[in-house]
Amino acid sequence: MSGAQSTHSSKPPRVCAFVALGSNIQAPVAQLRRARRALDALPGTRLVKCSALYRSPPLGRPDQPDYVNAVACLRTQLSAGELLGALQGIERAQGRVRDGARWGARTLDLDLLLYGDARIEEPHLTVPHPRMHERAFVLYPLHEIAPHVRVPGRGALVALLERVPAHGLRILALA
Ligand code: ROI
Repeated sequence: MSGAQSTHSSKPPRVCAFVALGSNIQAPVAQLRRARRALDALPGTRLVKCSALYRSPPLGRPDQPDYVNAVACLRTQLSAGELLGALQGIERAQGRVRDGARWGARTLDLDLLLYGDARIEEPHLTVPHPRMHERAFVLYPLHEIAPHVRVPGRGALVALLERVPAHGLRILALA
């Protein structure tokens, strides 16, 4: 458990959470814009900020289109587990089928990056996201909206950025 929330309060505290958005098929820009609206409409949740939309070359299988990526900052009263379930609900509503293909194209991917300063190790939920520190398409948009954030267990975002080149990442549209 994170310590970021109380189990006894009738109104849980709002936690700042960061979510990575990605899409590379079926009109990716529209997918991300729709996902942003859906995040803002989640119960007990407000979209505080969203980065620009970035185009990025695919990590993983090279035989797929470039991705559109962004990072959003939410204030939420949902627990980390509830938020994860809500993100998966948005992915499903936008046509995502989890077929076990790990490195291939996707209509919408919503990854929970950070949940306050929590470190969570559960069978279906690891926070901070276990690969965020090595992904330019996560670190640069995150830096745009939260330059001073720290990644629990890994240190300051700015120090992580120094180790990850921007590699073909470019701004496609402003938020
Ligand atoms: N590559 C990029 N550039 N952006 C993504 O969001 C992304 N998501 C994925 C994999 C297949 C790892 N590659 C990606 O899940």
